[in-house]
Amino acid sequence: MIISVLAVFAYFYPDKIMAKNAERSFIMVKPDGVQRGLISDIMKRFEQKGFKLVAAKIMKADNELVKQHYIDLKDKPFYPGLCSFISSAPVFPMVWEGLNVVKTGRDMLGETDPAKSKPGTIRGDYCIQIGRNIIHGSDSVETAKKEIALWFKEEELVDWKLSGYENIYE
Ligand code: D4T
Repeated sequence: MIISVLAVFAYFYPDKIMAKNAERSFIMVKPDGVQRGLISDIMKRFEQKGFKLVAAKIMKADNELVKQHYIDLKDKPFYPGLCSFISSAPVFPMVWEGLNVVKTGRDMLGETDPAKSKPGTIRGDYCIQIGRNIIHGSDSVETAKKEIALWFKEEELVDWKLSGYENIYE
């Protein structure tokens, strides 16, 4: 019954279904992950999961950009050190798209503290300490929108159709 209601909904409102599948997350390999040669493995995990890459670039972020990115943490004791570390060497920001990509992306990353991250997660497999946790991922859809606008220009986001779409989504 629920399935048929969903099917009818999808028939009449395909844009709403597409919109859910078009959720976006901002994922960034931090300087430690870049220096350790982990970009390709991280991209592979998101790609093989079925998410679609919408934007990616290697860049050196200036301190003002990083301070803005982490503005919610400005009163934390680790904020100055965090901002200077993230702006010290190249980072690899990306935008990934797909159903529940924000929540699933966070699950794929693991806990903020690698020591609490399960094996099989990115932080669980590749890092040890919280200040060198190699990757950032948006924690909500709203935050993702802000972060994507902060790090990417509109024209850097590529709108394209994944040819295997029907083999990823029902
Ligand atoms: P990011 O934003 O990098 O994906 O991390 P999280 O969303 O998982 O966690 P966060 O915002 O609380 O922390 C941001 C960033 O700060 C570093 N950090 C954090 C640190 O160096 N010392 C600390 O005690 C904490 C809590 C790691 C991630």
